[in-house]
Amino acid sequence: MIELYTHGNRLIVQEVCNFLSNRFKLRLAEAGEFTKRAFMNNKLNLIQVEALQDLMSSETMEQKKQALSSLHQHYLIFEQWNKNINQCIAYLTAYMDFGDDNEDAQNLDKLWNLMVIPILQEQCIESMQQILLQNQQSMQRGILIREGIKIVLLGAPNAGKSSLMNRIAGSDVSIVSEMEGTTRDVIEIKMNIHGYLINLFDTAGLRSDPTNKVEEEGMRRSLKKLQESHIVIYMLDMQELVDKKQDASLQTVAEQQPIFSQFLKPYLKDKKVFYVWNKMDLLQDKSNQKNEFQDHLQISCKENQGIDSLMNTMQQYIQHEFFSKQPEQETESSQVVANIITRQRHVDCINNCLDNLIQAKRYLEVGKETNSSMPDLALEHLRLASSYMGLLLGNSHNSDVEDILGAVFKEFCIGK
Ligand SMILES: Nc1nc2c(ncn2[C@@H]2O[C@H](COP(=O)(O)OP(=O)(O)OP(=O)(O)O)[C@@H](O)[C@H]2O)c(=O)[nH]1
Ligand SMILES: [Mg+2]
Repeated sequence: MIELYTHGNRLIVQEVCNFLSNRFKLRLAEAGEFTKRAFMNNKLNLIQVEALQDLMSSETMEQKKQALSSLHQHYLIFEQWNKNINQCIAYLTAYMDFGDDNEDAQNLDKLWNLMVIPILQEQCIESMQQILLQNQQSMQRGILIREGIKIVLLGAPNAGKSSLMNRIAGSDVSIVSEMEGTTRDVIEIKMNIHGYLINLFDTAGLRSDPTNKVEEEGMRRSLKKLQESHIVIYMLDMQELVDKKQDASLQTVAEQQPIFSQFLKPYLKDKKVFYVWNKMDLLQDKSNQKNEFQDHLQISCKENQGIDSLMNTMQQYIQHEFFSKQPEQETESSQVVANIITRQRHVDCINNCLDNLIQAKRYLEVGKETNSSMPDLALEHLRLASSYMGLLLGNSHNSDVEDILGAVFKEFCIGK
């Protein structure tokens, strides 16, 4: 191995590369080429390659921790399942290769009953079912850690969505103006709140009568983002309260807004909505200012009031709702397996594999009682189960694995 140290000047680096390429026929590595070679030479499996990709793109401590666990530890469970299935295939193949009246066949018969079915049941089916169950919640957690929580700012034009976005970002990422319908595109910032990745979206203001096609398209994008998000910050202008009766609750006034019933209400069932009343500085009559209560927060973007309290409320909600709930009956050993499954692809492969293992076991049990030829079918299902494990670990050389590899390595950079 040779290491060359050159001056950082691009021309000099280019000259050195040209010389090496002309003289020794060397070339620059492609994106992810070193990892790809490690994968091709069985030094890494697909789960580890995905984990490496996650590690390199991690932006928060939680993402880094999760990626390192997958890289060094969690993949072992998948490999163990794979070994167990292949062991069952080997036993069954041997069983079928010997005749029924052979003494060896009798021994293999015992093997089948004492080994194959217990391995299938305890070390494959039950183990997979347990991990899928435990991961139902932790996978959701895993995906959220990897992809981040999505929070969308929604409300009527001029409610102050972009002003809040800029306050939170600490810079002028969105244009603010007194003109209604200023924001048209969705604007995104990423934040790190206590180790968790948060994606915050500023959107076009919603109203029943958009003035032109561009505003209409902006509103369509706002609603699309609403559907994709986990949390909604519904911004309202405190001046709304001025004309209302003193005793009208914040909730009532919010719900009387035409955009509430038209756009927001259909989504309230499966989304958490925080009602944020902006422009509290404008209220001359402070008696109109209501006491804060759950989900209704009062702020002033202009005077930077209440924004810290809003951020604390968000952080507490996110921590409590998404990350502190443990799966039911979580034991010490199941803690170890938390977040094993971080991609929908993993769930699909395991579920398909599991279906085939259950079928295989059924055929073995039927075959055992009736002495029929069911082991053939069991073997077929075991081979299918094994192919799903191959897809999961990237062992099989089918086009699906190639597609996954292509997508993963595209994200890698040169020299990794
Ligand atoms: N007095 C006062 N004015 C505010 C406050 N927050 C925003 N504004 C003003 O309200 C107007 C609209 O603010 P934006 O942040 O552009 O509102 P928006 O909701 O993004 O509006 P669209 O992009 O049109 O949907 C601007 O003139 C802001 O200066 C506030 O807390 N107090
Ligand atoms: Mg705006």
